[in-house]
Amino acid sequence: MSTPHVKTCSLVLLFLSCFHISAQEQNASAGFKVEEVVTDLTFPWSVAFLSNNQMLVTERGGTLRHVVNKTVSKPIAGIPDDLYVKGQGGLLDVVLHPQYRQNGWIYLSYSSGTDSNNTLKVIRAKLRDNQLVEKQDIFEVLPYRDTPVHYGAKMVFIEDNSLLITSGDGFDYREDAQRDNNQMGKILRVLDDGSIPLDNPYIGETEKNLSAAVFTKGHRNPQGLVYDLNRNKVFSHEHGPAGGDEINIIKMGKNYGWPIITYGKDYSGATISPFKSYPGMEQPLVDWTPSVAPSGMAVYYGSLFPQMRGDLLVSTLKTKEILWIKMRGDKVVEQQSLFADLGYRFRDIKVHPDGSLYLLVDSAEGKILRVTPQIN
Ligand SMILES: [Ca+2]
Repeated sequence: MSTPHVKTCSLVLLFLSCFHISAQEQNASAGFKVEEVVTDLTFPWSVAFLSNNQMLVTERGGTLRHVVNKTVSKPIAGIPDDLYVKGQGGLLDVVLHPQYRQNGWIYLSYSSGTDSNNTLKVIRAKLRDNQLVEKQDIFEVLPYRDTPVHYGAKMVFIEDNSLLITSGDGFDYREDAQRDNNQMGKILRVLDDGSIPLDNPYIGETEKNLSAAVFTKGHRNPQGLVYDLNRNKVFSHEHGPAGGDEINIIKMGKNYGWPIITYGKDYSGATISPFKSYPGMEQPLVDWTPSVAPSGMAVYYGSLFPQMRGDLLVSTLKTKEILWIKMRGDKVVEQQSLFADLGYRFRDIKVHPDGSLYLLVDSAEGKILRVTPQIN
């Protein structure tokens, strides 16, 4: 427990983040009923609920499926033909337009290109007869890169109907997270048609300025992104290197520090930066050292688990659990490990309109679990 740690989390939180796993392990699923809703999925990556009994599911290998009750469709036709599936890349997030019921727009993020020249793209389309129609290009992250990892790729609509998109640093391009006129290692903001909002913080003077789409900078590989309507705040989390995974409250125009400040080290054990704080750079709300590998996040306002109201729920790959981040106001008061006894790598967590939790199991034998209260 080094001194710099104490600067960002209270002693209570530090204790919990270090020991919550062993303390809670036996009871990781007590009080919860876990059922399999969909099986036979291959590396499911994200879900979007079209209604109470219908959802869309992406599989990273390049399929989008429509699930009605528990029946899974054949792959939906019309996936972009420039899809690049390798490493962490492929078909990634799916989100709905806030007025989906009126306009039918479905947004998809995916990696596009080749080994030597690829990037993250976003399209929107409508679903008709198990086919994507009226496809429109919404965004492509520039510049292209030659690594198949750290795409970010999460999307969320915020209160003004603009769309936030997380963009990772490509692993080999960490310095780009601080670089102007560059969209890697950033959270980007566009309007629903892909155009640039005029109030973006680095709008600049010309359309050629790649900073114009930038909402926040200094990110590594952000894969959790939620808009909390009740707090009117955006929460994100990102993978650190060895240690240094973070949750941040995302505010327009702020710098989240990577790679100038971090609580993590390089995988080799080498120091990335001597700095854990720096003037003008934001401190994380939560630092996970050692890493948990946070993969997805939800904020809970459903009716089935009143004890979770206003709390964050984080899926993890490395520690194979759901972390229940208990909040008081905007502060974290406790973290509790859930579902570690199941032994799954969790790719994402979503709150269904009925208040149940949907957990995506990251596996070649992937599945979707539904969690409701255990009635004894
Ligand atoms: Ca940071």
